[in-house]
Amino acid sequence: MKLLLLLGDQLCLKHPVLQHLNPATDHILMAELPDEASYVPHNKLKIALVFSAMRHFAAALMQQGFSVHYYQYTDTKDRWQSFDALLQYQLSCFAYQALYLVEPGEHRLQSQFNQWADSLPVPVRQFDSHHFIFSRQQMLDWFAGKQQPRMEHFYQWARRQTGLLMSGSNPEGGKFNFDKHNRRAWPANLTPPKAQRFDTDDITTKVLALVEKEFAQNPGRLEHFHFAVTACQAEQALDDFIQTRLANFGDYQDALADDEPGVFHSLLSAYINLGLLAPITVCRRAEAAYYQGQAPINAVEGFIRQVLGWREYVRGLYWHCGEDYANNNHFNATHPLPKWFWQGTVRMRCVQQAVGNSLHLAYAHHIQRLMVIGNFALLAGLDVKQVCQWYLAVYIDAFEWVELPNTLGMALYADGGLLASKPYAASGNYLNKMGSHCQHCPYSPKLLTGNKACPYNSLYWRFIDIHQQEFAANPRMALMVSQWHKKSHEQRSAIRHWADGLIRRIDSL
Ligand code: FAD
Ligand code: DLZ
Repeated sequence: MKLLLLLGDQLCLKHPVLQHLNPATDHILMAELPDEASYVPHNKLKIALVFSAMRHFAAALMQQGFSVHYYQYTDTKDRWQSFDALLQYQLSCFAYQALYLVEPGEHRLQSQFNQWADSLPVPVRQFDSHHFIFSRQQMLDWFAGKQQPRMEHFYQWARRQTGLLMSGSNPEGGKFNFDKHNRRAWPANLTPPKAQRFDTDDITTKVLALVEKEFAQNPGRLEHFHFAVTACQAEQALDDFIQTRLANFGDYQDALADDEPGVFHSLLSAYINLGLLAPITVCRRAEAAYYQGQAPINAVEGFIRQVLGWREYVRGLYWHCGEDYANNNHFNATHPLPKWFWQGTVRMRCVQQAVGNSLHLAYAHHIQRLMVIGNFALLAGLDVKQVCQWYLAVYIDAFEWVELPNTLGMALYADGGLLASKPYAASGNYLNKMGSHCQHCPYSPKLLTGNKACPYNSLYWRFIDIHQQEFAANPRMALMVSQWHKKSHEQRSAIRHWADGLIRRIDSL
């Protein structure tokens, strides 16, 4: 008699571990647990999605004949805080001969699993995760010994390994990467199609009531819950993206659109991360759209690069770097988070939209996460751990293995350049070029100092000034240092003075 523990982000009905179970005798354990629901103040929408998807998944398993022991939050909250406590109880109730586990997404749980292997009275067997294209070991092997393990190198390797968008040994379209064709600014009067919304059924309705009651203080507005909660619905969301938005995904991948939270993005990250959609299926579907002439190469390659490239790569980096990665703070950034990160009210329009969407919808697209919020945090020197905690809390798709490398490595350059070859730092000019926010903003991207000046401008030069010694030695940053020095002494002091003032009154920007 075996017990399989499945976590809330392991919702894959095709996982091979299920074939190792005998439905007549073995059990599956799933639980909504206080420790998991509160290791950060998760967005209410995320808790609701995880709980509802877990309940639907348990029902699907039972329909297939499996015996599922499912503990709802109201059962666990006063009795078992953690997997450890619940597992001890479950093991005491039945004469299990083995515990099966599926590789967890993060170090915290992997340490716990390792302890169980040593301490539990039954043998423990861990199966590989099934919602990545490459195994953890394949990724560790790829990273091993590389001084500069860049995503682009990994991506080309991954394209060759999978054959995705390959014509023999050559990349479709003649090159591996079309990112120069992913940078169109947002044009006036373009309205992207709305993503498919899913009605709430009885299970979800009950979960929403539970979350509203138990997590009342957490960020998030549950009236925006319209997510897919089953694999079948997630497939529909994938179809909807392929049919209505993929073709334009490439052109506007980096665009910022005022009042259009999704632009042409897929909104699939949470489904892939929970195990409802397999990343290889997502890539193959996009590839098929290219071969059927439904979407151009810059869209399909751009999209596949995100899933096959970035998603696999950051997961590999997370395991390659180990638990200490979270302690990196290359620039010694320690300024506390401004209050508006959690409250959502700030005058800078691009930040207001990005932070507001993050808090209320649990979503912001990549450029909002990177070049609006992350860029601000980088320039202002915000505390790395606080920023990472915020990202882990607010987004529907946030799990440490993906959030941490993206936030600490990509947005904050806190790993000193392991992930990125230069900091993703930009002034108001970039934000103005890529989108339509500035037209609705009280600040001007053209001014450097003064009450109407876009705060990104002076903060950008202050950042270059503070780190000029390091940046002068980086070929990709040296030009900015020399431009800084082309400004007169008076200009530089005025900018420094203004930027320091912004930092002092950061809560009221
Ligand atoms: P699309 O733009 O449609 O991209 C398609 C898919 O590619 C996504 O669904 C996702 O699975 C994958 N993808 C794209 N970019 C990345 C990336 N950089 N890393 C990993 N996968 C990627 N993504 C998360 O899934 N969880 C997070 O917690 C998370 N935190 C982030 C924090 C920061 C600071 C930054 C800059 C990025 C973060 N990302 C995270 C990556 C990316 O922003 C989101 O995956 C994406 O915005 C999700 O929206 P989408 O599904 O519409 O993506
Ligand atoms: C994110 C999350 C939440 C909010 N709640 C649960 C839960 O109650 N039970 C559970 O099994 N998993 C939950 N999860 C997902 C886990 O925290 C996830 O497995 C880890 O973050 C590893 O990626």
